[in-house]
Amino acid sequence: MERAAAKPPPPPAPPSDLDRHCLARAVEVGRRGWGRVQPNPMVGAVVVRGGEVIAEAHHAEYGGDHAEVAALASLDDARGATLYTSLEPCSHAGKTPPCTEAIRAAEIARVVFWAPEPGSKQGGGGQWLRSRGVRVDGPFGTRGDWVAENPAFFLAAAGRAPYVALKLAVSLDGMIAPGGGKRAWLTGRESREEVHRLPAGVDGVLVGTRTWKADDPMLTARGAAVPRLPPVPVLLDRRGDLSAGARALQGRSGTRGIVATTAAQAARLQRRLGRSADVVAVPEVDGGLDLAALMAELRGRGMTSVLSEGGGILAMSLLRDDLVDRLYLFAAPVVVGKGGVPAFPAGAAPTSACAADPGAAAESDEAVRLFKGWKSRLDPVRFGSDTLIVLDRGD
Ligand code: AOF
Ligand code: ZN
Repeated sequence: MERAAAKPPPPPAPPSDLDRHCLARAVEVGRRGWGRVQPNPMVGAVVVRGGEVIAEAHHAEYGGDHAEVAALASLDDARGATLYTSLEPCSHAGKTPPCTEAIRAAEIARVVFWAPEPGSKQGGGGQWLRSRGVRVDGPFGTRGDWVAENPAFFLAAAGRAPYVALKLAVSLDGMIAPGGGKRAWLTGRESREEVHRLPAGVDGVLVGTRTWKADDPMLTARGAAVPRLPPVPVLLDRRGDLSAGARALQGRSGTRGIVATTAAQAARLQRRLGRSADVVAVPEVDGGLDLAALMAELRGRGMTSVLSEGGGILAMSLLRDDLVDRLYLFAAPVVVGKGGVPAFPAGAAPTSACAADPGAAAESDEAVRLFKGWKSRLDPVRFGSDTLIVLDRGD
């Protein structure tokens, strides 16, 4: 006799309009944690009763209250309410007690979450709550969108640290600078503020040789976001030319810069830089430093996110080595014209993207291949007359 097949569980109900709205709000509130919570994710929580928002909170500080606990703490009575959170509530006692227990103690009737918790220790909170009679719905959304919201966190959980972001400012004709070695800001004041805010949310800021030689940048996060830990400056210096007087290596308490050079230069350079930086030796490939090896070194130092601040040659090398996960592209309404320095010169396609058809790609094909499959998952943002487009690598 045939046995009746076990009935599959009913598919989860799709989110209602209110659910979508409140989850989007939780994500937005979570972003207030920029610069203060990494390597933890940015997380927001919204508590709703009778269609009204009665509390909102975010994970505000690494080691501090998680978003759900902070939201519940602001309420005298949350019984019967729905809690929306951008990350599945954790079930672990870490630096703070588990969110799941706070949710249960508050007698929340329903939890709706956006992204699943990837950690094996922290995960399973949804199931834990379900088995105790709380209605739990989620994860809603797609993996690509969760990763785009907290790329360093989700990629590290998948064993892919550090996550690498590349920042470029381009003209409408795709140039990063006028020709002839001239330097010019293409973007306006509002974009510049955002550019100064970005480093607050990453562990390290990377620059190539030409950039530190030409600009002597400070590589600090300035402006609206004050980072919990200043990002570590990471400078490429294949020839070993840096001096301890470089501004990026000055006046740092707690963090030391990292300078990447060849094995032949390392000892001499470390002596010159003294305590102002850690010199790391990286193999050479094609007349440059092996950037994948540098990333492995940074991973070994616990770094989960790196922002490349410039310049064009480094950007091209990172792209060619297929190391970039995100592109922050500031587009300015100016045309540089003849002689400009193109952001994406022909031949810059990542090697892996070309591997299927080696050598066969015409230049025009390469231009199409670069960033193929990448998506603009975060909404473009206007800064003055400029537009910031964020592109994320597909999985
Ligand atoms: C949540 N809500 O707001 C956050 C969560 O170091 P701890 O003890 O604070 O735990 C950090 C881990 O907890 C972090 O790696 C991630 O897995 C989760 N973050 N979970 O329920 C939050 N920030
Ligand atoms: Zn938690």
